[in-house]
Amino acid sequence: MKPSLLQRYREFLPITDQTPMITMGEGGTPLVKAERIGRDIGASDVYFKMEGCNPTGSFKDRGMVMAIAKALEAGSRFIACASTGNTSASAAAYGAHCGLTTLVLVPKGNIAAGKMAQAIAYGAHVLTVNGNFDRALQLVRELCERYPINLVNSVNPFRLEGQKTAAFEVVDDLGEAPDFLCIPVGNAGNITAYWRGFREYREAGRSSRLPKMMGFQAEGAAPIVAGHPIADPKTIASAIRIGNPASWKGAVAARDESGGRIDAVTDEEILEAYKMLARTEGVFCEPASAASVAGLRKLAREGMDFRGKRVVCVITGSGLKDPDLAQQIADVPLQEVSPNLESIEEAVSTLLRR
Ligand code: AN7
Repeated sequence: MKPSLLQRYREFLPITDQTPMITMGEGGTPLVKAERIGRDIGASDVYFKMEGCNPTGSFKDRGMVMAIAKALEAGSRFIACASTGNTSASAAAYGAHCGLTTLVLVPKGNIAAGKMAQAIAYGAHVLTVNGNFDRALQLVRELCERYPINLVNSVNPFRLEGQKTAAFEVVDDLGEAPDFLCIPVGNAGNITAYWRGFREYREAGRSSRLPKMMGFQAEGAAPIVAGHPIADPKTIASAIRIGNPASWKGAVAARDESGGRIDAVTDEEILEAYKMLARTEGVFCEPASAASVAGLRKLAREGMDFRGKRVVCVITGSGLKDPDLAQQIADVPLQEVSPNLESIEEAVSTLLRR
């Protein structure tokens, strides 16, 4: 069996002899080389860090395993979070695995079907809040101050500790830090965690340099780009529909210390990247994840020079999280056929003639 995430990076994590070394197989996700995008933008290599391959289909499992291990160590029996969907799916899974009571608050009507299904299936108590994510987070923070409930949002410091391991893996796989790290930004925890991971690894002598951190928000939910909170964030990428990110300062530090950028991409650009990733790279991700690639393409289009550069795009979550979207935007109609060969030949005659 491969070593668990907590075991593998134990020396870099806040683990004591009392920390239960739980695992559901998180981390160790593949770094897949892009076939098309690298060529399109003239980079030497573009890689996808496939975080949808985690047990609940998103990068959140890295932070959750650490947060839950520390919650167990502290004797907590009750965990809670607010979420645009992936954090709640992950909390619900690890909560179930460890026999904890899990409460999740999600913004009503703005959570992808797959994520909702996960929270329900794992047996979490799900509250749909008639408000956005920022409000839900505020409320769950207040709740956890009043009651002995362990908050597992990324304001819990153990979450980012776990999430920084993704940067370690990128360096371990490439043998060095990449030139650029492209990543979607919502609550801004992940960009903060990656930057910490890259810095710690360099300090430990595992790499000799640091990447430029390139974060991308959705245009209708781009508070860091605008420089002020957005009261009513809007984007098709519901995972990053966040108007007042908890780790705002961490994201700005990652950008400024690395000489990177935080930019916005439109929903149109996100959907274009989402389709292109699936059709030309075989990578089916959720729309929020496609923001990293949409951003990379935008910068290349604007003339940023990626020649000879190594770029890693973080594919934060699986496309299966949001099956409705894939079907809504499909421009290939489903075709019904009679159950006989003639009918099939007729339906695909143009393909067969080629
Ligand atoms: C697929 O689950 O905020 O900037 O509550 O699900 O660290 O917030 C999810 C965020 C990117 C943004 N990609 O990461 C939640 C939640 C996907 C995500 C982000 C999220 P952060």
